[in-house]
Amino acid sequence: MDEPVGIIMGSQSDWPTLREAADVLDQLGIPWHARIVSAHRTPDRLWDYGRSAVDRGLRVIIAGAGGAAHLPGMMASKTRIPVIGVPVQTKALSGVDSLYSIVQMPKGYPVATMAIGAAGAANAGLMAAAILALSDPSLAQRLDDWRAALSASIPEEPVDE
Ligand code: RP5
Repeated sequence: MDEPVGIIMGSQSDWPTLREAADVLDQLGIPWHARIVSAHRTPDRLWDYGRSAVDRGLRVIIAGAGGAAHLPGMMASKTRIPVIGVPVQTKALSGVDSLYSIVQMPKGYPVATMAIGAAGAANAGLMAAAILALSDPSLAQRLDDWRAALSASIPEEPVDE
């Protein structure tokens, strides 16, 4: 597979959030694919995705879901490929439900859990990049440049708006 990063989500409604991860990966020149894989609505799809992930050459999985967000944890139970979890912000409980569902994994099956919502999704892209950069010097340089550009964009003094 030419795409080392798989972005999966529980619903189409999660895509505006997970798109933030994809945008970061695009900025860093990392190929990715995105799939809707629901732990509750398409459990067989989840199983097939996790079972075949190693053979398909995946290196990192970014998994986002909201509410009773079982997708990241179930995927982590099915494959040893690192799973980065993104708690999607919900209407009912503002994503705290998603966060707690994802972060409280039992010993043995870790999910690297990000912040709730768009910032967490963007950071998931950066975390995936950092993992891949460990064995890719060219990507490591692009990631260093990305971080330096962000740092340089922060003004030293505040202005009245
Ligand atoms: C979860 O339920 C999804 O990850 C999504 O965040 C949430 C709501 O899904 P929809 O009702 O919008 O399809 O499974």
